[in-house]
Amino acid sequence: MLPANLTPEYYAAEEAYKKASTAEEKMEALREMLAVIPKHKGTEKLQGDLRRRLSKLREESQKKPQKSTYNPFLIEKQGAGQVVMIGHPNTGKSSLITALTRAKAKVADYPFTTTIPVAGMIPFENILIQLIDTPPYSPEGAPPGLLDAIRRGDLLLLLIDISSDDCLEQIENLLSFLEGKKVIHFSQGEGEDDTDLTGVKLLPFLILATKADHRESEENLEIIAELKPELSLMPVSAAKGIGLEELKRCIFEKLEIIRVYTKAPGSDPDLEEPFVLKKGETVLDLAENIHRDFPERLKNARVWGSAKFDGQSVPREHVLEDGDIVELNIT
Ligand SMILES: Nc1nc2c(ncn2[C@@H]2O[C@H](COP(=O)(O)OP(=O)(O)OP(=O)(O)O)[C@@H](O)[C@H]2O)c(=O)[nH]1
Ligand SMILES: [Mg+2]
Repeated sequence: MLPANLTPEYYAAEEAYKKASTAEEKMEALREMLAVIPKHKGTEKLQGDLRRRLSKLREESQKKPQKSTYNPFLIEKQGAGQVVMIGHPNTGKSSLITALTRAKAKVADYPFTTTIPVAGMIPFENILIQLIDTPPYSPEGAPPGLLDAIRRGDLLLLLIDISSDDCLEQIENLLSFLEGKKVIHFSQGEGEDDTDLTGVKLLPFLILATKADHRESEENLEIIAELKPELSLMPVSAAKGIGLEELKRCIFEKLEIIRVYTKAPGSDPDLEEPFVLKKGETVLDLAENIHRDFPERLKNARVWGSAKFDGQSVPREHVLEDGDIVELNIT
């Protein structure tokens, strides 16, 4: 047998696995083991075994009805996508959710104001996108449950208080925490594989420079642009409403979703209530979304928008685009 040459990091992760009492903790430890295990022939079997254990736990946790104990960090997804904020204390998370949604989150000028997540819906054109405010992350620790809440999201907003002297430290802390936990991969470029070596889905993210109305903000933005040219920061101000419209559009684009409208043969489309699909999804995915019987009963589909000409008959594999109108003929 080939030697495995396991490292101290691996043994530390294995120790955490043995000590884990919940399925979530076990999965976290297994992900860590997979991330640090030396990748060579001698560990292939072990890697396969870890992956199997991870996917079994994942399946079980999805199947099992959620624990009856109330978990405020487990927020049911609503709307076209779930966007989760993370940031150091006092960076303006609760102010932002208050500015973008009708949620009532407590805002205060002292740190650690928010203790449990709060959800709200952002109206964007004709859809609603869910936004979640969270208790603060700090290098001393994150509240238990925060990481799980983040992982379940579709998109992350990293909030940096750009009026603060430690804005650079905030960015560095957040990025290394999230990268270390395999939630994001900073150098992730467009079109690259969005799963890491352990098969965990990495999340897309946006970095927001909050309190952009503050007098220190402009100078701090310039300093960061010089020191960290690889980062792109979106300046926003919840207080003055700066950058909020751009932010909403950016969130929509980063979610990689499309809105599709349906029409019955011979009648007008319903443009009020779009079906929300993922980019790359097809006529067949739309049919499945409407009703599970539909794919079987689908005789023919016509598309206005992404087809070559309006009303063209398309195969069920036809990839839809934002704004398409689809007529499904059902038997
Ligand atoms: N100038 C300015 N101040 C802001 C802005 N947004 C938030 N603040 C102030 O920053 C302080 C903290 O705001 P919160 O929204 O409570 O921050 P938080 O990130 O939710 O704080 P925690 O819940 O403690 O993590 C408050 O005094 C806000 O008034 C902004 O856009 N401009
Ligand atoms: Mg707060």
